[in-house]
Amino acid sequence: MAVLEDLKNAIITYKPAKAKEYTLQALAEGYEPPQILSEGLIGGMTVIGDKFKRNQIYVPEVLIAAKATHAGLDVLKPLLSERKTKPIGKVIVGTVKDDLHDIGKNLVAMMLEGAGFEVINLGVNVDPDKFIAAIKEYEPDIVGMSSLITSTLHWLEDTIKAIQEVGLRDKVKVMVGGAPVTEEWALQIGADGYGKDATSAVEAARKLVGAA
Ligand code: B1M
Repeated sequence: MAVLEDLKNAIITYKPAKAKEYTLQALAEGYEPPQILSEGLIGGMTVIGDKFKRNQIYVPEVLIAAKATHAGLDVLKPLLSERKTKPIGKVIVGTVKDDLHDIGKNLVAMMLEGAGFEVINLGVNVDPDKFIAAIKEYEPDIVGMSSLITSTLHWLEDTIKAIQEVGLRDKVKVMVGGAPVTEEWALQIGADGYGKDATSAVEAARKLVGAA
Protein backbone atom coordinates (compact mmCIF):
# COMPACT_ATOMS: atom_id res chain seq x y z
CA MET A 1 0.00 0.00 0.00
CA ALA A 2 2.98 2.32 0.50
CA VAL A 3 3.20 3.05 -3.21
CA LEU A 4 -0.48 4.06 -3.38
CA GLU A 5 0.08 6.42 -0.46
CA ASP A 6 3.13 7.83 -2.30
CA LEU A 7 0.99 8.29 -5.40
CA LYS A 8 -1.71 10.11 -3.45
CA ASN A 9 0.96 12.33 -1.89
CA ALA A 10 2.49 13.11 -5.29
CA ILE A 11 -0.86 14.62 -6.26
CA ILE A 12 -1.33 16.45 -2.98
CA THR A 13 2.19 17.87 -3.27
CA TYR A 14 1.78 18.83 -6.97
CA LYS A 15 4.33 16.50 -8.59
CA PRO A 16 3.17 15.24 -12.01
CA ALA A 17 6.43 13.40 -12.79
CA LYS A 18 6.28 11.60 -9.46
CA ALA A 19 2.60 10.73 -10.03
CA LYS A 20 3.56 9.04 -13.29
CA GLU A 21 6.49 7.27 -11.64
CA TYR A 22 4.40 5.92 -8.71
CA THR A 23 1.60 4.82 -11.04
CA LEU A 24 4.13 2.78 -13.02
CA GLN A 25 5.62 1.45 -9.79
CA ALA A 26 2.21 0.43 -8.45
CA LEU A 27 1.56 -1.51 -11.67
CA ALA A 28 4.98 -3.14 -11.40
CA GLU A 29 4.13 -4.16 -7.81
CA GLY A 30 1.00 -5.88 -9.08
CA TYR A 31 -1.77 -3.48 -8.08
CA GLU A 32 -4.82 -3.55 -10.34
CA PRO A 33 -5.56 -0.33 -12.30
CA PRO A 34 -8.98 0.30 -10.62
CA GLN A 35 -7.36 0.23 -7.16
CA ILE A 36 -4.55 2.55 -8.29
CA LEU A 37 -7.21 4.86 -9.70
CA SER A 38 -9.45 4.98 -6.65
CA GLU A 39 -6.93 4.87 -3.82
CA GLY A 40 -4.09 6.76 -5.45
CA LEU A 41 -5.40 9.22 -8.03
CA ILE A 42 -8.96 9.89 -6.83
CA GLY A 43 -7.71 9.73 -3.23
CA GLY A 44 -5.26 12.55 -3.94
CA MET A 45 -7.74 14.63 -5.89
CA THR A 46 -10.29 14.31 -3.08
CA VAL A 47 -7.84 15.89 -0.63
CA ILE A 48 -7.15 18.66 -3.17
CA GLY A 49 -10.90 19.22 -3.56
CA ASP A 50 -11.35 19.62 0.19
CA LYS A 51 -8.48 22.08 0.45
CA PHE A 52 -9.85 24.10 -2.49
CA LYS A 53 -13.27 24.20 -0.87
CA ARG A 54 -11.77 25.58 2.34
CA ASN A 55 -9.75 28.21 0.45
CA GLN A 56 -6.53 26.63 1.68
CA ILE A 57 -5.31 26.42 -1.92
CA TYR A 58 -6.26 28.25 -5.13
CA VAL A 59 -6.76 27.58 -8.84
CA PRO A 60 -3.05 27.39 -9.84
CA GLU A 61 -2.40 24.66 -7.24
CA VAL A 62 -5.53 22.76 -8.29
CA LEU A 63 -4.35 22.90 -11.90
CA ILE A 64 -0.99 21.35 -11.07
CA ALA A 65 -2.69 18.66 -8.98
CA ALA A 66 -5.01 17.99 -11.95
CA LYS A 67 -1.93 17.73 -14.18
CA ALA A 68 -0.44 15.19 -11.77
CA THR A 69 -3.71 13.21 -11.81
CA HIS A 70 -3.74 13.19 -15.60
CA ALA A 71 -0.10 12.01 -15.65
CA GLY A 72 -1.25 8.92 -13.74
CA LEU A 73 -4.42 8.56 -15.80
CA ASP A 74 -2.37 8.56 -19.02
CA VAL A 75 -0.49 5.51 -17.75
CA LEU A 76 -3.68 3.69 -16.69
CA LYS A 77 -5.82 4.58 -19.70
CA PRO A 78 -4.66 1.85 -22.10
CA LEU A 79 -5.04 -0.75 -19.35
CA LEU A 80 -8.48 0.38 -18.23
CA SER A 81 -9.77 0.63 -21.75
CA GLU A 82 -8.46 -2.68 -23.07
CA ARG A 83 -11.32 -4.21 -24.99
CA LYS A 84 -11.27 -7.85 -25.86
CA THR A 85 -14.61 -8.19 -27.63
CA LYS A 86 -16.96 -6.28 -29.89
CA PRO A 87 -18.20 -3.03 -28.23
CA ILE A 88 -21.45 -3.38 -26.27
CA GLY A 89 -22.47 0.11 -27.27
CA LYS A 90 -21.26 3.49 -28.45
CA VAL A 91 -21.17 6.49 -26.10
CA ILE A 92 -20.24 10.10 -26.72
CA VAL A 93 -19.20 12.01 -23.63
CA GLY A 94 -18.51 15.67 -23.01
CA THR A 95 -18.47 18.31 -20.32
CA VAL A 96 -21.21 20.85 -20.95
CA LYS A 97 -20.80 24.40 -22.23
CA ASP A 98 -18.89 26.87 -20.02
CA ASP A 99 -17.53 24.05 -17.87
CA LEU A 100 -13.84 23.14 -18.02
CA HIS A 101 -13.75 20.32 -15.45
CA ASP A 102 -12.73 17.09 -17.11
CA ILE A 103 -11.09 14.74 -14.61
CA GLY A 104 -14.31 13.01 -13.56
CA LYS A 105 -15.66 12.89 -17.11
CA ASN A 106 -12.42 11.35 -18.34
CA LEU A 107 -12.60 8.75 -15.58
CA VAL A 108 -16.13 7.90 -16.62
CA ALA A 109 -14.95 7.62 -20.24
CA MET A 110 -12.13 5.28 -19.27
CA MET A 111 -14.34 3.09 -17.09
CA LEU A 112 -16.89 2.86 -19.91
CA GLU A 113 -14.16 1.79 -22.32
CA GLY A 114 -12.98 -0.74 -19.76
CA ALA A 115 -16.54 -2.09 -19.57
CA GLY A 116 -16.61 -2.68 -23.32
CA PHE A 117 -18.12 0.52 -24.73
CA GLU A 118 -16.70 2.44 -27.65
CA VAL A 119 -16.28 6.00 -26.36
CA ILE A 120 -15.98 9.25 -28.28
CA ASN A 121 -14.77 11.96 -25.93
CA LEU A 122 -15.77 15.46 -27.07
CA GLY A 123 -13.78 17.22 -24.35
CA VAL A 124 -14.88 20.21 -22.30
CA ASN A 125 -17.04 23.28 -22.94
CA VAL A 126 -19.18 21.34 -25.39
CA ASP A 127 -22.14 23.37 -26.57
CA PRO A 128 -25.47 21.82 -27.62
CA ASP A 129 -24.67 22.21 -31.33
CA LYS A 130 -21.46 20.24 -30.91
CA PHE A 131 -23.32 17.45 -29.09
CA ILE A 132 -25.90 17.43 -31.90
CA ALA A 133 -23.25 17.35 -34.63
CA ALA A 134 -21.56 14.43 -32.85
CA ILE A 135 -24.85 12.52 -32.56
CA LYS A 136 -25.32 12.94 -36.33
CA GLU A 137 -21.74 11.94 -37.08
CA TYR A 138 -21.27 8.99 -34.71
CA GLU A 139 -24.86 7.74 -34.19
CA PRO A 140 -24.16 6.71 -30.58
CA ASP A 141 -26.44 4.66 -28.34
CA ILE A 142 -25.82 7.06 -25.45
CA VAL A 143 -24.89 10.71 -25.01
CA GLY A 144 -23.16 11.28 -21.67
CA MET A 145 -22.95 14.79 -20.27
CA SER A 146 -20.97 16.00 -17.30
CA SER A 147 -21.47 19.22 -15.29
CA LEU A 148 -19.32 20.14 -12.31
CA ILE A 149 -20.50 23.60 -11.37
CA THR A 150 -23.96 24.70 -10.39
CA SER A 151 -23.77 27.55 -12.89
CA THR A 152 -23.47 25.07 -15.79
CA LEU A 153 -26.13 22.62 -14.60
CA HIS A 154 -28.74 24.27 -16.82
CA TRP A 155 -26.73 23.27 -19.90
CA LEU A 156 -27.66 19.65 -19.22
CA GLU A 157 -31.31 20.52 -19.56
CA ASP A 158 -30.73 22.96 -22.43
CA THR A 159 -28.73 20.37 -24.37
CA ILE A 160 -31.44 17.74 -23.91
CA LYS A 161 -34.01 20.26 -25.18
CA ALA A 162 -31.81 21.14 -28.16
CA ILE A 163 -31.43 17.44 -29.03
CA GLN A 164 -35.22 17.13 -28.82
CA GLU A 165 -35.79 20.20 -30.99
CA VAL A 166 -33.75 18.77 -33.87
CA GLY A 167 -35.69 15.51 -33.67
CA LEU A 168 -32.85 13.31 -32.41
CA ARG A 169 -34.05 12.66 -28.85
CA ASP A 170 -35.65 9.30 -29.64
CA LYS A 171 -32.48 8.15 -31.41
CA VAL A 172 -30.25 8.32 -28.32
CA LYS A 173 -30.35 7.70 -24.60
CA VAL A 174 -29.05 10.53 -22.45
CA MET A 175 -26.99 9.99 -19.33
CA VAL A 176 -25.88 12.78 -17.00
CA GLY A 177 -23.55 13.14 -14.03
CA GLY A 178 -21.13 15.34 -12.14
CA ALA A 179 -20.86 16.42 -8.51
CA PRO A 180 -23.85 18.84 -8.39
CA VAL A 181 -26.13 16.50 -10.36
CA THR A 182 -28.64 14.40 -8.43
CA GLU A 183 -30.75 11.51 -9.61
CA GLU A 184 -33.87 13.55 -8.92
CA TRP A 185 -32.61 16.41 -11.10
CA ALA A 186 -31.60 13.99 -13.83
CA LEU A 187 -35.14 12.60 -13.95
CA GLN A 188 -36.64 16.08 -13.81
CA ILE A 189 -34.74 17.27 -16.89
CA GLY A 190 -35.69 14.15 -18.84
CA ALA A 191 -32.41 12.21 -18.80
CA ASP A 192 -32.61 8.44 -19.18
CA GLY A 193 -29.72 7.62 -16.88
CA TYR A 194 -27.61 9.06 -14.08
CA GLY A 195 -24.29 8.12 -12.52
CA LYS A 196 -23.19 9.26 -9.09
CA ASP A 197 -19.64 8.15 -9.83
CA ALA A 198 -17.74 6.36 -12.59
CA THR A 199 -18.79 2.91 -11.40
CA SER A 200 -22.49 3.74 -11.28
CA ALA A 201 -22.15 5.52 -14.64
CA VAL A 202 -21.01 2.22 -16.13
CA GLU A 203 -23.94 0.39 -14.49
CA ALA A 204 -26.37 2.99 -15.84
CA ALA A 205 -24.88 2.79 -19.34
CA ARG A 206 -25.09 -1.01 -19.33
CA LYS A 207 -28.76 -0.77 -18.37
CA LEU A 208 -29.41 1.74 -21.14
CA VAL A 209 -28.06 -0.60 -23.81
CA GLY A 210 -29.78 -3.61 -22.26
CA ALA A 211 -26.51 -5.23 -21.20
CA ALA A 212 -27.12 -5.18 -17.43
CO1 B1M B 1 -13.27 23.81 -10.00
N1 B1M B 1 -14.89 23.89 -8.90
N2 B1M B 1 -13.66 25.59 -10.65
N3 B1M B 1 -11.63 23.62 -10.96
N4 B1M B 1 -13.01 22.23 -8.99
C1 B1M B 1 -15.24 22.65 -8.15
C2 B1M B 1 -16.16 21.76 -8.98
C3 B1M B 1 -15.95 23.24 -6.87
C4 B1M B 1 -16.95 22.28 -6.23
C5 B1M B 1 -14.86 23.68 -5.84
C6 B1M B 1 -15.45 24.43 -4.67
O1 B1M B 1 -15.56 25.61 -4.69
N5 B1M B 1 -15.85 23.78 -3.64
C7 B1M B 1 -16.56 24.56 -7.44
C8 B1M B 1 -17.99 24.48 -7.94
C9 B1M B 1 -18.93 25.06 -6.90
C10 B1M B 1 -20.34 25.06 -7.39
O2 B1M B 1 -20.68 24.75 -8.45
N6 B1M B 1 -21.20 25.44 -6.53
C11 B1M B 1 -15.57 24.93 -8.51
C12 B1M B 1 -15.40 26.22 -9.05
C13 B1M B 1 -16.25 27.30 -8.40
C14 B1M B 1 -14.52 26.50 -10.09
C15 B1M B 1 -14.24 27.86 -10.74
C16 B1M B 1 -15.46 28.75 -10.99
C17 B1M B 1 -13.19 28.53 -9.85
C18 B1M B 1 -12.78 29.91 -10.27
O3 B1M B 1 -12.27 30.11 -11.32
N7 B1M B 1 -13.02 30.82 -9.38
C19 B1M B 1 -13.57 27.45 -12.07
C20 B1M B 1 -14.59 27.22 -13.19
C21 B1M B 1 -13.92 26.93 -14.50
C22 B1M B 1 -14.94 26.47 -15.50
O4 B1M B 1 -15.26 25.30 -15.55
N8 B1M B 1 -15.47 27.37 -16.30
C23 B1M B 1 -12.94 26.16 -11.65
C24 B1M B 1 -11.77 25.68 -12.21
C25 B1M B 1 -11.15 24.52 -11.84
C26 B1M B 1 -9.81 24.09 -12.39
C27 B1M B 1 -9.59 24.43 -13.87
C28 B1M B 1 -8.73 24.76 -11.56
C29 B1M B 1 -9.82 22.54 -12.04
C30 B1M B 1 -10.30 21.67 -13.22
C31 B1M B 1 -9.17 20.94 -13.90
C32 B1M B 1 -9.69 19.84 -14.78
O5 B1M B 1 -10.73 19.25 -14.59
N9 B1M B 1 -8.89 19.58 -15.80
C33 B1M B 1 -10.85 22.47 -10.93
C34 B1M B 1 -10.99 21.38 -10.05
C35 B1M B 1 -10.00 20.26 -10.21
C36 B1M B 1 -12.01 21.32 -9.07
C37 B1M B 1 -12.17 20.33 -7.91
C38 B1M B 1 -11.13 20.74 -6.86
C39 B1M B 1 -12.02 18.88 -8.22
C40 B1M B 1 -12.92 18.34 -9.35
C41 B1M B 1 -12.47 16.96 -9.66
O6 B1M B 1 -11.70 16.73 -10.58
N10 B1M B 1 -12.87 16.02 -8.81
C42 B1M B 1 -13.66 20.61 -7.46
C43 B1M B 1 -13.87 20.46 -5.97
C44 B1M B 1 -14.38 19.08 -5.59
O7 B1M B 1 -14.87 18.33 -6.40
N11 B1M B 1 -14.30 18.81 -4.36
C45 B1M B 1 -13.95 21.92 -8.09
C46 B1M B 1 -12.42 14.61 -8.90
C47 B1M B 1 -13.33 13.84 -9.87
C48 B1M B 1 -12.88 12.37 -9.86
O8 B1M B 1 -14.65 13.89 -9.37
O9 B1M B 1 -15.39 15.50 -11.17
O10 B1M B 1 -16.95 14.86 -9.28
P1 B1M B 1 -15.87 14.49 -10.22
O11 B1M B 1 -16.35 13.25 -11.10
C49 B1M B 1 -16.97 12.11 -10.54
C50 B1M B 1 -18.49 12.23 -10.43
O12 B1M B 1 -18.97 13.54 -10.36
C51 B1M B 1 -19.01 11.44 -11.58
O13 B1M B 1 -18.03 10.42 -11.76
C52 B1M B 1 -16.74 11.01 -11.56
C53 B1M B 1 -15.78 9.94 -11.12
O14 B1M B 1 -16.22 9.26 -9.97
N12 B1M B 1 -19.23 12.05 -12.87
C54 B1M B 1 -20.14 11.50 -13.75
C55 B1M B 1 -18.65 13.09 -13.48
N13 B1M B 1 -19.12 13.25 -14.70
C56 B1M B 1 -20.03 12.27 -14.92
C57 B1M B 1 -20.80 11.96 -16.03
C58 B1M B 1 -21.66 10.87 -15.96
C59 B1M B 1 -21.76 10.12 -14.78
C60 B1M B 1 -20.99 10.41 -13.68
O15 B1M B 1 -22.45 10.48 -16.96
C61 B1M B 1 -22.26 11.04 -18.22
